[in-house]
Amino acid sequence: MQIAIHNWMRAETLESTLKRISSLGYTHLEIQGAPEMYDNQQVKELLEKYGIQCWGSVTLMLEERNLLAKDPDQRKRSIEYVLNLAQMVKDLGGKVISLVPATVGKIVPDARPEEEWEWAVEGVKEIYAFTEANGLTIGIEPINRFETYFINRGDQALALAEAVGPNCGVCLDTFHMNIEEVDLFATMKRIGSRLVNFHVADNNRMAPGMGKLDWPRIMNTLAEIGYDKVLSVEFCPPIDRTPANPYPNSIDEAPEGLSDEQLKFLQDHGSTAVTEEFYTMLTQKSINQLKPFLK
Ligand code: LER
Ligand code: MN
Repeated sequence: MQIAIHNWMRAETLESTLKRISSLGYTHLEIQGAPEMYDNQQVKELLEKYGIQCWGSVTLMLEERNLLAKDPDQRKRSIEYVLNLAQMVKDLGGKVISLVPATVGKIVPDARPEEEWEWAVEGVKEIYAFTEANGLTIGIEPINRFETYFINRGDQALALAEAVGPNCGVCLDTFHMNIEEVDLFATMKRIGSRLVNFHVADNNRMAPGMGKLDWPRIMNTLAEIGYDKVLSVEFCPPIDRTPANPYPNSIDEAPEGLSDEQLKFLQDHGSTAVTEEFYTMLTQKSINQLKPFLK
């Protein structure tokens, strides 16, 4: 089992991220799904420079990106986006795509359920054809109801994966499961061998270990179902602008290089731009919490 971390939660240069995570003992990066931002050759050189491997990439379903949009051209553009992301993962030697099918933050549907389901299956099948041909794996990721109305639970993600193909998998996320699952351990067991990626943060989406989740039991359940790939850290700290904030230095009031879309994406996740110091603390706490389980 290896430990990866995402990089969409803070707007900074990739080199700053890689310098931090390699110095803290991470071995893998789940790179943000922004192929338009990256020169794959440069990224490969940076990964090599810091001894970090690309584990995969997570879709950033912002703006019009939506595999189940009513407009067929919008669906086509969204499939193109994920195919570009998949090409980036392939070029970087990565393995997985954490696929959120619908726009994050869009919680009102605009078509009939059977139509949307058909469009989702169609769209993911087109991406699956590419991943099958290029040694990559899709993990359909359920996220909580305040981020999407479409796939919130493991069973729904499993149903979509099964409708797509035998090698289509599921990516579970402890933060979202804590909100949406009756019993997250039972869900992990039901997904079983279809589990292809595992995102970790605590119930408050702070670093693993900074909330109430039962990490020994989570790790034992992963062992029970034979999942031994990568734990992918994806904290996204809640905003606290009150005097009760236990981390007074956490909010970055003057973030550099943060686009409006990126800020909106953070805000859609109940977060905002955070300081380097606070972010490094969360990055450190995460690996400190997880590493003992890997022995
Ligand atoms: C993606 O992995 C995720 O967990 C979402 O909250 C982000 O869109
Ligand atoms: Mn996730």
